[in-house]
Amino acid sequence: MTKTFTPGRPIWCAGCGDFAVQGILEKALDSSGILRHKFMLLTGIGCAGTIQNNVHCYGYHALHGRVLPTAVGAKLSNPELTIIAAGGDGDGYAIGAGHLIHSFKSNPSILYIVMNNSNYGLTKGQPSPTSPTGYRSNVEGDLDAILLGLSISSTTFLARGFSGHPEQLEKLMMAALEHTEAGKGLAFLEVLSPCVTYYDTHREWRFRVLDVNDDESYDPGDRAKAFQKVTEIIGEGKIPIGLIYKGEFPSLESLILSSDHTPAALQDIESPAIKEDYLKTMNAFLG
Ligand SMILES: Cc1ncc(C[n+]2csc(CCOP(=O)(O)OP(=O)(O)O)c2C)c(N)n1
Ligand code: SF4
Ligand SMILES: [Mg+2]
Repeated sequence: MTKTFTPGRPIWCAGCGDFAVQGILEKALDSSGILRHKFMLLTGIGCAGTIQNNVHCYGYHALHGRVLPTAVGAKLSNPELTIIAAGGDGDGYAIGAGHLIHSFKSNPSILYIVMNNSNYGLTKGQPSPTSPTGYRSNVEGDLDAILLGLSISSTTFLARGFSGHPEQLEKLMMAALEHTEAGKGLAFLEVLSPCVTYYDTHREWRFRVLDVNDDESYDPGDRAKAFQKVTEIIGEGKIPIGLIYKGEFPSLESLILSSDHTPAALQDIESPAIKEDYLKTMNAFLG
């Protein structure tokens, strides 16, 4: 029997930046014209990760920090689906940091949205990798995921938006979705999404954000200049937002899925050959 689940209502605190992210994601999904059963939204654990409960499409709530490898598995076993991965800065840049680096390196066609509030919101505001030095006695420096992405030669789409600038965020979301849809690789979109309860950066970020695309001479196709510009902006105490970099590198699925291979999700699980293989594998495990 086919059962359809109704999306839940957001459980975020009033004023949380994540509301804007969900609204804009839904708008982008609607205007893309792709049917909802062709989308899958996977998330990690955290306030940000609960977005998966609220959106009408296939979904999966992965382990903390493990949303990217799970999303890559979903993409490779069903390349026809548009895969969106999402989570917080703790999920993506702390426990999940290794997976972020390897996803930048392997370039799967996935849209990855990180809702960065510079703290662990769900567990009551502990410092995250993007918290500034001094926040709740944090002794570490902060991480800039865009600079990290720029340092890896196979990245193809790096952008940062702000929940307080919804029009710009919508453009970036649409561009990121198109990049993924076209099979061009990982579209990485970090959204500055303030946590009004534990670390309210809304006003501060409104003053500090600087859209690189406001400068018409800025070329998102030039990695070295993008690195230089982002470093300069950070050095001036500002936060660079906008489409920072867009380049080309073969996507993971185009390199490892051959055209005559039937993806796992489309194989006939009743086929005797597959059943036999399955039993052989299980028996090997059972000894
Ligand atoms: C393996 C594991 N370690 C730790 C936790 C506890 N935990 C849950 S969410 C979270 C961090 C959430 O921060 P972030 O990813 O930034 O999301 P936010 O809540 O800020 O949106 C932590 C440490 C967990 N659920 N699983
Ligand atoms: S605790 Fe912070 S991140 Fe979590 S829902 Fe509330 S405002 Fe948003
Ligand atoms: Mg967070």
